[in-house]
Amino acid sequence: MTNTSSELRPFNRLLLTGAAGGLGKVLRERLRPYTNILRLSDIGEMAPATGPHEEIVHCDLSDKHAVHELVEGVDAIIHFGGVSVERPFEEILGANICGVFHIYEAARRHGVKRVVFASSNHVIGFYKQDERIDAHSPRRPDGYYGLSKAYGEDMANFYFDRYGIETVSIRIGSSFPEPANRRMMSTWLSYDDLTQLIERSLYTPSVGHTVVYGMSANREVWWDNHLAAHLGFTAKDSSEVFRDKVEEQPMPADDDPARIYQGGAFVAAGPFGDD
Ligand code: NAI
Ligand code: 15L
Repeated sequence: MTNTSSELRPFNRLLLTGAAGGLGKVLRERLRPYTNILRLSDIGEMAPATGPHEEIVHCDLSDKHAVHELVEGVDAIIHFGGVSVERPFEEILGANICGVFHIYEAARRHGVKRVVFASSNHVIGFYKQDERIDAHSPRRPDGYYGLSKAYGEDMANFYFDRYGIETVSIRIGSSFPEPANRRMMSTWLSYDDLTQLIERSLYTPSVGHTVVYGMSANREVWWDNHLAAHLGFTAKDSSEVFRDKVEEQPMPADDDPARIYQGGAFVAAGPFGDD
């Protein structure tokens, strides 16, 4: 049995990076029960603080000094900031690769002991949709973006082994209001289930570095979460309620990556920089 949010003792101050993004805006409201003060950060525009329970800090994750200041005084970090789609390597380098290093190094220096890292299904995107994998399956990143998330997971491993900083890396499938296509019938993660996953990631006592696939209780899934059972995450939603609507869309061709690979169209992005 897991506790309900009303029974959990709030943190004093949580940091959410990526607060101006799609998920950041959703989590701004949903993280409220878990913290007295929510520090919200992004490089982009954020709505002003709505009261003393919010702090707004503009910060570029590629700036080591700025991230160091950002992390001071927080009890745990929910790291959702960064480039969130496939892009040229040079764009991903600062935000995702340097960024995740800066977050962990600042956590070490400020004594922060827990990170929730928004990893992605694109660390395993080159598996085919008829393969079934778990958190120990070798990674098969489907691009520079997926590689940056794989690097983030390795960074989490290292900072646990070396410094005891614990992380839950959530390999998020597709977290949107509803699944946008047939592939997302398998990868969809509802906002309620994402919130529950973050709650479990913050409050489960010993997580070391745990990798969990972020998906709802969808009918046909590719990922097995038995290695993250200690989190006590039980998805409540399912993409099934959207099936009729999604299946009105034409079936992709047999050779369309969206139909073959777990990472869908990401596997075919690029190459970049052939100019
Ligand atoms: P998003 O692109 O809407 O939000 C990402 C935020 O990071 C943006 O507000 C952006 O301004 C900020 N950011 C980018 N570069 C930055 C930098 N150098 N410094 C500071 N902030 C920077 O993405 P979304 O959908 O909200 O995703 C949030 C996180 O979850 C991302 O890390 C993404 O990779 C991950 N994720 C999301 C999935 C989804 O289905 N929404 C699936 C898998 C992973
Ligand atoms: C991701 O990692 C992206 O951040 C998100 O925008 C979606 O594309 C998602 O994966 C997906 O695979 O559907």
